[in-house]
Parts: sequence; structure tokens; C-alpha cells
Amino acid sequence: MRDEERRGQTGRGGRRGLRIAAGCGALAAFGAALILAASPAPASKGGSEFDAWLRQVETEALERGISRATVETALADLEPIPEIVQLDRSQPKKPAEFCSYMERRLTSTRIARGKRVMSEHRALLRELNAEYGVPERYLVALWGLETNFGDYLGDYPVVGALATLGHDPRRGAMFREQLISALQIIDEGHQGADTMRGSWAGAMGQVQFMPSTFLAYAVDHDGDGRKDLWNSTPDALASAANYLSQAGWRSGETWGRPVSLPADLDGATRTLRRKRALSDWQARGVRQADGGDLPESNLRGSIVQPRREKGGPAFLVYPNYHAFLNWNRSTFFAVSVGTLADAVTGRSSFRSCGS
Ligand SMILES: [Ca+2]
Repeated sequence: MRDEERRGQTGRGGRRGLRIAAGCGALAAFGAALILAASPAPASKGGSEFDAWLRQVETEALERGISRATVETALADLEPIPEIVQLDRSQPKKPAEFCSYMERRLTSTRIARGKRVMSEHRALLRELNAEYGVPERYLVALWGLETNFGDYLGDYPVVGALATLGHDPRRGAMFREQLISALQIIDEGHQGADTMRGSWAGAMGQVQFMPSTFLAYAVDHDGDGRKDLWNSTPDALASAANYLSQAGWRSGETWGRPVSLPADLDGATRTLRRKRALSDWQARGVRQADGGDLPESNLRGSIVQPRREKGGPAFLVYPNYHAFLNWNRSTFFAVSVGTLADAVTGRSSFRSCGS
């Protein structure tokens, strides 16, 4: 039994409402009205319609206090990047199968490397745990899953990628807002327009923050005056810790555990919304994955079964699981973070879902 399950609800308070503001319809309409009133912008090689759209973004960025020098430099000579539109449209509609997802992401190589980086960065990770209340293993897990510990930061130009997706009608409003946030990051001097690289969708640095997330949660932990999530591991991991802390992470509690379910457990109780005391789950026949009794605890938890069909692996998840979901709304992702965190500290009793 783990102390973090015994302690129950002694941690810090609840979630603080972190939704990214996705829409900017009113501002967009306002920008469009301004464009209609202005003289037509000269056509660029990006095409007049894209160019006119960029002028709207430029107007809005200036209105929001971003300097003209930043805006003009960052948006100069932009063209839509066809590859990015293609990547956005080729996103799989059906999610991957849970077991293959877990096997792909929690490889023995990654777990071994996670153990190594836990030890290599011990002093920093301890410092962050003390400051933010988020234990080392969760930061290592997020770092490993997002970029393989900083190996793959993405090499797309973030401003160009966000302009491409912001101009594309599919999810334009959300990406346009991210573009403005990226301009603000550049304006604050954390990264240059030409060196701001990331994923094709604009996620940046060692823990892949979108620009709005960067503005809200990135921190300068190494004290050089820049929030450098690309090159500074202290900044990147502190920003991840700050995010989880702000997302309601409860210090001193764990995230959940794999469990075995009784055959007769009502399907309606296998939902994140149905929270019960661990003693209640125990009485209903839920056990640890190895068959042992659930720990005695004040924690309340709910059952998550990512693989819907009967017999799929199940997890009993606690309030901290919701901080992972806040980071990324995917159940697979949230379970993989907790499981990798357990694996790098040798706690995992989750082996494989095939058997
Ligand atoms: Ca820094």
C-alpha cells in the first residue's frame, strides 16, 4: 500500500478552470470590418486572400499590445504550408487501440531511460517537487511521453504553422488565437520568430506547450530572464510542474492504479463521473490488479476502462488523474502518464493488456 493512497484528501485544493479560450469570433469580425475599411494590402506570393487574412491578424496583434516590430518581422513573407494542412486533415478519425498505444509509448527503452533521467536530474526534480508539490516521476513521465525526454521538439516553424492552420477554415479560430499568443511570446523575448520551432500543430519545447499554455504556465526556473522551454530543462520541467499544480494537482496523493473488476460489476459504474470511496469499490468486488485488497484510504476514485469490451484493463483513478486529462483530454494519454510514472519508479503492476 502506498502512503499517497492512505493520505486521502489532504492535498491541495481543486481545479482552477484552465480551458484554453478557443474562440475569437467577435474579434475576428471586428478585424474583418477594419480590413474592409482599409485600403487593399498588396498581394504577396502567399496569395491575396491569405495576405488579407494576415493583415487582419496583424491589426489584431497590434491592438492587443504586441509591438509593430515583432508583428512585422514575424509575419513577413509567410505563406501557407500545404504539408501542414495535409497533416491536419490526415489525423486518424478512430483512436488507436489501447493496448498497442500503451505498448508503443511505454517501451522498455523509454522506461529504462526514464529511470536514468530521474537519477541524472534528481536535484532539479526534488526542487520542483518541493516548490510545486508534483513528484519527480510525473514530470519525467510527461517529459518522456511528450518529446522522449527532449529528443523530438518538432522542427516546423511555429508562426508559419499556426498561420496556416489559423487561415484554414477547419479549426481556424482556435489556431488564430494561438498565433497571436505566439507573437506575444516572441514580443516578450522568450524566443525569436525564426527560431520558434515546434510540432506541425504549434506545440513547442520539451513538454510541448501550445502558445496560450506557454503564456499561462511557462516559468523561468533557471533565472536567466527567458522562459526557454526548448533549451532549458529546468524551465521546461518547472513549467510542466506549474501546469499540473495549477490544474489542481493534490500534493501527497497518487493518480490511480490498475485494478481487476468483478465480472458482475454494473457497466454504468465504469465511468469517470461515478466516484466512490475505495471501501465502496472494495465491497463491490474491485481489487488490486494482482488480486489483493484495495488499500484503506480516504480517497475517492472512479473506474476507467479504456478498452471498452469486457475484460479490458481497468484503472481506479483519483483526483490527480484529472490534472493529466486537463493537460490532454485523451483517456489513453492520461493513463499512459500515470503508468509510465509508476514504471520509472518500479511501482507498476500493469504489465500488458493482451493477456
Ligand atoms: Ca530561463
